[in-house]
Amino acid sequence: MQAVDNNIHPHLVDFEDFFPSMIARMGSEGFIWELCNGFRLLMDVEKGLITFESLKRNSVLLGLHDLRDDELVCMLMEGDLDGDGALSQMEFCILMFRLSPGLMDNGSKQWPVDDFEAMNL
Ligand SMILES: [Ca+2]
Repeated sequence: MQAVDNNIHPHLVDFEDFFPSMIARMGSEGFIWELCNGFRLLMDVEKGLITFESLKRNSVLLGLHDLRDDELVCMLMEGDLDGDGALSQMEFCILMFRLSPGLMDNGSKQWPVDDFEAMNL
């Protein structure tokens, strides 16, 4: 076990290490719930979607203040499955899972689509 001092460098927590430990602690349903909370932090309240503007405005809340504009655009394009230029809640959750390759080696080899469907995302 390695102690991580999140108070000093919260933005240095690596997603690949961070997400699997969250899942181990909360279970996949609890993890998806946390992702949904993250989505609500980042989304444009009026549109109910994450847009470039809302991402830029709110990314500081998630410790993403070091990302450049073009990196934010890349993140949006990477996650945008239906091509509308914004991330829906479903697209955001899938992107977060895809950005965490370690998840698939952490006991479950199965894509958690069942969990998404069960929660009607
Ligand atoms: Ca989209």
